[in-house]
Amino acid sequence: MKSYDPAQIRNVGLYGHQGSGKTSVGEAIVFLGKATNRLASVVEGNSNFDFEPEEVRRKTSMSTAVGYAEWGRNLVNVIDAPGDSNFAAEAVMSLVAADLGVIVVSAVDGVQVGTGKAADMLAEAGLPRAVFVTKIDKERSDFHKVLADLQAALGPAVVPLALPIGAESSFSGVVDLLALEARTYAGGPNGVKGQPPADMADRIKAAREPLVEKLAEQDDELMMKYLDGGELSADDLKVCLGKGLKSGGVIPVLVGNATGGTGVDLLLDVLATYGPSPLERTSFKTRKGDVAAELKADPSGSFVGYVFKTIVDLQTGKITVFRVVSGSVPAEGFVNVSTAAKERFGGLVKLLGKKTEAVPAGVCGDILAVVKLKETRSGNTLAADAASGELVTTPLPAHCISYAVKPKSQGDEDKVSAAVQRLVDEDVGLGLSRDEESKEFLLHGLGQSHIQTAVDKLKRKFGVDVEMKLPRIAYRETIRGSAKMVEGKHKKQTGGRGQFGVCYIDMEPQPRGTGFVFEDAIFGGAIPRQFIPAIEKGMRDATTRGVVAGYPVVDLKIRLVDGKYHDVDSDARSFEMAGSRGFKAAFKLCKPIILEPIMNLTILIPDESLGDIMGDVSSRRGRIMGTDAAGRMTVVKAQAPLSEVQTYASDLRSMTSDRGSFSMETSHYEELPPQLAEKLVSEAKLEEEEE
Ligand SMILES: Nc1nc2c(ncn2[C@@H]2O[C@H](COP(=O)(O)OP(=O)(O)O)[C@@H](O)[C@H]2O)c(=O)[nH]1
Ligand SMILES: [Mg+2]
Repeated sequence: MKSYDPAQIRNVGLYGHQGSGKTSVGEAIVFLGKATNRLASVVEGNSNFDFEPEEVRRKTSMSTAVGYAEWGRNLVNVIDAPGDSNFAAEAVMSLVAADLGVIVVSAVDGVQVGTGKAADMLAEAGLPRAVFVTKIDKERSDFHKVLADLQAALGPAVVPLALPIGAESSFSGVVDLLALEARTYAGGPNGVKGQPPADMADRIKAAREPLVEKLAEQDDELMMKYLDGGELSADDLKVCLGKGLKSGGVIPVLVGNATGGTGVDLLLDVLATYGPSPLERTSFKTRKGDVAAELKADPSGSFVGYVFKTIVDLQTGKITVFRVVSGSVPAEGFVNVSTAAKERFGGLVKLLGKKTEAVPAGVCGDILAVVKLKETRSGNTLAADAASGELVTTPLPAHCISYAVKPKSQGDEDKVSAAVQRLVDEDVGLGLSRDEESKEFLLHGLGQSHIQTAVDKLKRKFGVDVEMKLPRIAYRETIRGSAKMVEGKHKKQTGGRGQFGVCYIDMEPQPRGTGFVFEDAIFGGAIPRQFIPAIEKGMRDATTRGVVAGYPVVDLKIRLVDGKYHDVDSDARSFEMAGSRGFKAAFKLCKPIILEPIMNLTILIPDESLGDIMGDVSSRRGRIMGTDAAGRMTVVKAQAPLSEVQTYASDLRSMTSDRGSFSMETSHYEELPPQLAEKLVSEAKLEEEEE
């Protein structure tokens, strides 16, 4: 591969709704750029970008993949981000790598949820946007309707730069509205230039006028010339398109058949000619401790790189994919400023999916990879200078679902945590924690299929077979009634020295959140002072594994009021036992109940879903605390028991056709309704019998 100047590089991300054709557009780009010798296909399972077996099987992207095309004088790096919101963290991570986002929209399905999400995400990241309309060759494709919907959804910056020639099965090419030139595709993705069809003259005129006006708006001087009735030259229009694309004033729309690879050559021409180079990217933000700074892409500056992707490949090993943010990659290695590890590497490579090709140098702005780094994961900043700050990037979406993962064979616990950690290195949208109370490993993610895919990968990549189940809920036990003078007695007389201790206690409920209160109210030496801590210890130990269903006991008060002892046989151990027995006996007398965790939910939904969501929340034993308008969306604040919302991430997605999102946190504990409590108690009894 020849070497490129940073100004010739174009970093292009593909974003949009799942199934719109992003990966197919990516395949067409790398085929046109001769990085591959055949046009690969998602459906046939030979896609360069969807290379993970889980992706091949389900025929959809689940992680970000990169490729490249050499196009004329330019090197176009392609970043194919997954559209499925389960894998949204991957798309967010890729925003540092891309200098422009192509929003891919199907001409059959039109503007979808993922279209709007992609457009918003790119706008928030401040990246220029273009649109590529796919599937124009399919039945019921409608370019003009898609265009109108795009204008309604993304605003007046949307203008067509191309028109399709023919439609559905008769689609044969595109008209470049700027050059007023047709490209027809007889047998492959390389268009043959020619005159636009004569019968399209009116349509071309009708589309070109608003385009020229939109372009003129991008430059004050040219706008004056245009308003004064002057003709804008081809060069004038080019200047305007470059300016408008980079400023966001123009969102050009192109069209084609992605799987046939047609129309994509014009997209590449537009990106190469008008798209931003890495040097034009407005500065990156960095942070070191409390000190924030700005970093400009500077080819002769000190090297800084950002790892936006890690692939664990069984043959190659760990592949670290990064963008050269500034400077060029030092051959002698770099420091990972996020982990403070010095990293050396064998050689720099360009990646096409998981295929590597060695390159001699890593220039500013390029997207490259190295293999077998030791202490580097996605999200890390690499630098020549250990004192460099870390890159500040778009925050990842918050985890909204958790599953407990348990090895299928016992004794594999250590293997599980090590393997899951490697998986989290690969996909930073996942999280791992351990629940100290239940001793479960919890895998956190963005949806059920996110976690399911992680579990599949654990087995395939690391040979760790786990089962996933909903995490054990941290119920609590407490009391509603009170009792007085309950006896706790421990007495044993089997030869030699005996054991003896008796305590009398009162028990009463306490307000939520109090925990366990112990009061020593013994007067006059009914029990020698030195044994009182042992009684308290016996009781505290008893609270950790509750009396009715095995959950920790909270929110009650014990008063130690009386006791008996024996000069010879009494010892600390005997009083510990007596304390524990007294506690359990009293607890049973005090109308025990089970408490369940109640969550605060913040749910963001489209207005029209409000009725459904409110009904659904109450069917989950929840209550609405309030609603707020947020643009075209509504924020619903609600409370609901954790046991009813453990899979809410997936449920909300299907109730709102993927438009809703939510976050939750624990609020407080409330009494579990009696019939549910009974069920828990009998489950606990069964478990105990099994043990
Ligand atoms: N006929 C036709 N099919 C397409 C086109 N683009 C994508 N597809 C099909 O649409 C499906 C989804 O495509 P894919 O590239 O995986 O979409 P992604 O999820 O956005 O990456 C696949 O079955 C593709 O073969 C197109 O322009 N024309
Ligand atoms: Mg895809």
